[in-house]
Amino acid sequence: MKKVWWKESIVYEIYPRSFYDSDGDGIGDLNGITDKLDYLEELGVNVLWLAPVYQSPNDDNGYDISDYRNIMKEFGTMEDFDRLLSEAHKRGLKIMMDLVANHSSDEHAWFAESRSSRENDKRDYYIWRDPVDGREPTNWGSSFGGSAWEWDEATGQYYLHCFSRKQPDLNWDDPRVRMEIYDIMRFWLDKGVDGFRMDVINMISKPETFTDAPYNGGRYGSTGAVVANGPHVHEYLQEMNREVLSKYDIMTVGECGGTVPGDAARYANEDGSELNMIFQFEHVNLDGGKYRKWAHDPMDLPKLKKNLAKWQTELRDKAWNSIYFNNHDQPRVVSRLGDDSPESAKAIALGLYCMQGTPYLYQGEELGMTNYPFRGIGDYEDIESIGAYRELTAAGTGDPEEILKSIAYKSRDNARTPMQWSNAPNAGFTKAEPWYPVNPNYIRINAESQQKDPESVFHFYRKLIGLRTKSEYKDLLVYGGYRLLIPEDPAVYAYLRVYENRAALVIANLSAERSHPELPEEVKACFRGKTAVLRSRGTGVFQDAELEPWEAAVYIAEEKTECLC
Ligand code: ISL
Repeated sequence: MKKVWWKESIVYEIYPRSFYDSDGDGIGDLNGITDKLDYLEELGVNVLWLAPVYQSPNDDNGYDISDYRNIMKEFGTMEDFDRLLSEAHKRGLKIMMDLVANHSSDEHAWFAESRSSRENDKRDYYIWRDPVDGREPTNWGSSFGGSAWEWDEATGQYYLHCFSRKQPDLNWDDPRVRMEIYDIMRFWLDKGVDGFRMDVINMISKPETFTDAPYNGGRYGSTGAVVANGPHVHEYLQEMNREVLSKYDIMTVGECGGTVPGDAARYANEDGSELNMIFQFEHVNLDGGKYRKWAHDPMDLPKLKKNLAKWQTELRDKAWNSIYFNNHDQPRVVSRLGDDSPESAKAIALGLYCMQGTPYLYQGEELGMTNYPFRGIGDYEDIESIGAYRELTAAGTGDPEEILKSIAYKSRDNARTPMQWSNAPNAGFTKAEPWYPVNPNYIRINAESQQKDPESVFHFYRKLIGLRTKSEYKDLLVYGGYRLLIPEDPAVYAYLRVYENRAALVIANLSAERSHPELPEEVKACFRGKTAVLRSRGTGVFQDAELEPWEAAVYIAEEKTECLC
């Protein structure tokens, strides 16, 4: 596998609205990020992915862009952005932008023109269709509830919006749209940004003919199933690569729901003709239920381990993985795979981030920030959670208590509460009323106290990041092969990484009980008596004994025996 910097980097996602408010309006901003660069440098991450910072009416917190070349007013100015970029670069931190190009805001000038008349030159920038039998052209549902088609009275047609009605889908089949997007990308790259995370990029090529989508327990058809991985998606990404990406030394990651390893091998192939890597969703969808993602059942660990292992082995030598459990769309991992304790946060981190692929951390994960204690539907701000509640309760078939419990467990708002900087009022996030409430546990869980405590989750993440980016084991952990051990063990995630003549045993007890994993004899023989290079707790000497609750460690064997491969 080719060695490149983006395979060796650790990415840290910032949700600017909730990161740090420097000007006292209750909303995080760009200067707030600049103020915290020392913190990020101390943590040791290499790339900052900024969730959208462009001008937006904020129907979906910036994922509805009305001007791709300007900064959202609440976040600051272009001068603030330029300063952030140069301050980050001074510290060796790269900046990756969020490119939201499957759709724009309905307040974008292109859409204003497009909807102005059927004859307008930009009509085809979006996807307009006549009614069929006096109603929506297909049964497609929007991700945030309701139909994916919005009626436009003035011009007598529907427009498509896979997300909210304020996020009309752009028509990538019109070459002018593609050229507009490439121009926007050049604008940011010429400023010096270091890459793009591409929002729902595998939805840009819509099917040639529109037919109804399969139902998946909802009132509307499942749009993702018919628009993901469309007929021209690879052609468009290859064009984007030729026109733009290949001309810069940057990193790219495409958000690609509904993909299997075979798809990833095309989107993120080693030959570099499309993207560097993708975010796939299989592992974060394993704990769904009858209301799709809205369930609160615990993750089945053997199922999860086998799924992670499938991606690790099937992409080997073909494409590069991204590793994540947290982002601005996911509930907090410590509340999902752990029990909210710092011990569980450490064990999960070690189990996840010693796999092959580029790790993506999300703000607050390095502190073990937890889900929020929601009391009722009035506590939510996220358009997806509110839409889901409306739709699931309107169906009249579900138990409202059950639905609320599932929304509390899975809501994207869990990730969006303000960053917990200190035990000062509002967790030190703002001096004003925060735009969204702070998790009350900030008194206990906050950056300032953890930076002072060498045993904290923060310092554990710092050491783990150091192991992957700076230590003599870097090549082993970044480029080494992967082998899953004890797949059926219900509590312990254990695997090997092997590179040249070194091997690592990564073992994490992901349970609050003591555990006695039955590792293969050859593995025990190879690692017996070895001292851990990183451990969350326990003695740190490998023996064939019990693991303490949430005990996790990495052991290295310098002369690996062939049988480990
Ligand atoms: O959040 C989700 C998990 O259930 C998805 O439905 C999510 O909407 C999907 O993963 C696409 O996400 C991206 O595009 C959306 C935006 O709301 C998300 O924040 C973004 O990450 C529309 O732009």
